[in-house]
Amino acid sequence: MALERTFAMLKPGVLSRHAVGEIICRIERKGFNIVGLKLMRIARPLAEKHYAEHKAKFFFGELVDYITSGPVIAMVLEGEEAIALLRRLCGSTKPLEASPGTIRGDYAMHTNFNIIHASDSPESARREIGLFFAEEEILDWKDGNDVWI
Ligand code: 3AN
Repeated sequence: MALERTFAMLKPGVLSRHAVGEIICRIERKGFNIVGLKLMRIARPLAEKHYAEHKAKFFFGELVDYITSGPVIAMVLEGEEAIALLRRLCGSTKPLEASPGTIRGDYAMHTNFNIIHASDSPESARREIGLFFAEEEILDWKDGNDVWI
């Protein structure tokens, strides 16, 4: 299994609902190592770059409006198969299809406000980490749990 890093973002609604701790708790409990974390307000050009692949979609404007409407929590998470595992933990894009027990399944009602972003491939993870984090903002550390497994 490959050790991977992935990018996650808690969207503005999570902060409005005071649910940051609950969501990060789920991510930590699953076993991810947090190697980068910051509270930030995304400027429009960065949001448009992040969601560039959706530029032509009907929801692009609303998506950028929402993601820039308040602060977000940006994170770099590390773990074995981290990219696919985090996607499973988040659940499907549409809350109606997200299984109960997943983050979107438990916290989201609307696709536009589906509360969390997670990279969908190694290429996206690399690109998105580079967009939101400088090299020195990511810490290389180990949790030491290998000896127990
Ligand atoms: P995911 O975030 O699960 O990778 P994408 O990449 O297809 O999903 O979409 C990016 C974001 O765009 C979603 N998180 C969601 O906020 C928004 N979005 C996707 N599809 C729709 C849709 N049909 N209507 C409104 N917003 C959408």
